Amino acid sequence: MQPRLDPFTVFMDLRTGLLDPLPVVAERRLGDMRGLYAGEAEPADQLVYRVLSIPVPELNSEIQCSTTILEPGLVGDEYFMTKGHFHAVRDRSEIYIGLAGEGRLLLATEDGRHRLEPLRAGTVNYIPGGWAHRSINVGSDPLVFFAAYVGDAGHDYETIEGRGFPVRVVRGETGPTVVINQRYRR
Ligand code: PAN
Ligand code: ZN
Repeated sequence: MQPRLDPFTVFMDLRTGLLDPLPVVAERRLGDMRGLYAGEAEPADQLVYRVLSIPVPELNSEIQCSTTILEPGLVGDEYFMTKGHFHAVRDRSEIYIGLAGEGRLLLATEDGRHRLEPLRAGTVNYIPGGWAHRSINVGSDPLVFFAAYVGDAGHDYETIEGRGFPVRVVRGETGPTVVINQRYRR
């Protein structure tokens, strides 16, 4: 076969997740996350996370790679988190490699099962197809992780915007606490 791409190398700072050369950066602010938190997502311009993506074609022959830098913070008592998504092609899997900070990875199936996994420096999370996933920063420093996933996976945000995850992770008296999401609809 004729190779589609030439080899290339990107340098990553393993503590900050920053990539050199700096690839495509997407920013998510509280104003982009209305309806996902139980409380009011204010102020709208508050930065919550950045995703630095290495651009490759969205084909199942490729591997999409990115780092996510998720700021510490709270909306009410709910920790800053990513929007969360199913992959548009449902069976596409992914791995996360934790680089810095203290987090949780919340996963859920379409039939309402959920799991909470650790996400911190040294964790390798395997996210099988069919599991929606959201990362949550429960610490006081940025949560940084590297993600690699099947190139044609795509992102379905609408399903989570419509139904939510079965649980939320909130700051409790003794630390991060899992509570039922009252707005969850299966
Ligand atoms: C990650 C996520 C990233 C941001 O690269 O896209 O952490 O989270 P949201 O996409 O939910 O806003 C990934 O899981 N890609 O498939
Ligand atoms: Zn994903």
